[in-house]
Amino acid sequence: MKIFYSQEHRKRQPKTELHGGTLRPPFECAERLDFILAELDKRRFGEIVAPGSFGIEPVTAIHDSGFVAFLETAWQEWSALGYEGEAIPTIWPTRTMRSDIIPEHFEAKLGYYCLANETSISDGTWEAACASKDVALSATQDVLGGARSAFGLCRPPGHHAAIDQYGGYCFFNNAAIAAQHARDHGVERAAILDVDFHHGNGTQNIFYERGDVLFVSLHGDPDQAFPHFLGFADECGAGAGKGCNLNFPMPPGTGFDAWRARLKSAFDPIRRFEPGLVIVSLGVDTFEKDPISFFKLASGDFTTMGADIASLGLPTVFLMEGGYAVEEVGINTVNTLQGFAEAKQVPYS
Ligand code: OKP
Ligand code: ZN
Repeated sequence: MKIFYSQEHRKRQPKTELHGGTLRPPFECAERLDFILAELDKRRFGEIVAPGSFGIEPVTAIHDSGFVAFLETAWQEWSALGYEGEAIPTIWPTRTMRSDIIPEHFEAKLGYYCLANETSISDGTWEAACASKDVALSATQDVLGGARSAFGLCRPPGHHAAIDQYGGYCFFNNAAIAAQHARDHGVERAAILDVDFHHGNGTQNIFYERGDVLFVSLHGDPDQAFPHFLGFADECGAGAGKGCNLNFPMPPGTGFDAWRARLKSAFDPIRRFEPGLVIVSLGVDTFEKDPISFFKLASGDFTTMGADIASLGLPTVFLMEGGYAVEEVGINTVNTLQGFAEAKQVPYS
């Protein structure tokens, strides 16, 4: 399996995450990828490949162009304001205000284009986000070219990024950009299976009214977990997308047996959709020791998960999302990939 990876992610080194009322070093840090690379190397698993350059068009095919332009210059515009810290919004167009005016003032723009403010914008964020989508697109291209599977080692992650909003450590929605790329290159229907602990609100937002991309997400009940305001079981898609959005929220303490039962129950709908490929939003924050999540998967369970995903018998693009127990992020991620790679290949029927 090819592992697509770019050093460019290191350009995003934010110093701050707003957490529990204080600014702390972000959970989503560059070291996460060091542990994944070290584990791949230790097991001699996969072949590391640099991504190609796909330009900005695949991004604007998914995201609002005003949002993309905002992100491109956000750090410079924030720097010009002369503050000491990183860019964090303090005001939003919430329920009691107007959201139909795109503001001129940069601090208002920050709130307009942001959905959660734990995520600081720092120098190099744009460059890292651009490299991350190129990693996702390269992995997708590899599978479109006939590979059974590929892994895009994306950082920053993507699944919280909505059409015109960043947040939850995400800027560009890598999985959505990848799915659209597949659609534009001969794949009639694509499925996105989101196994990150958190609901992929951005991916859901992007495809909610589309019938050509199935979105399936297993996640912590939004009643109890970030992103809190989306990801409930009754969100099934709308218009042409009716029936093409499946949410499986689960309560605190959920272990692998219960989690796996929900995963398997999603396989029939995925098969019936007859996708040309499946994109897995691979977060390993379902791990029992994850510092910000509440599921109880053990490291060995990720191997089983990979094998289960292989049983779908579909061309598969894995894209990195979350996972914050840094010491074990490598083991859990590579367990999933290896579980997939070593599973008996079952022909699609
Ligand atoms: C990104 B991904 C707790 C707030 C939660 C945001 C979590 C973003 C997760 N103080 N912080 O889905 O792994
Ligand atoms: Zn997550």
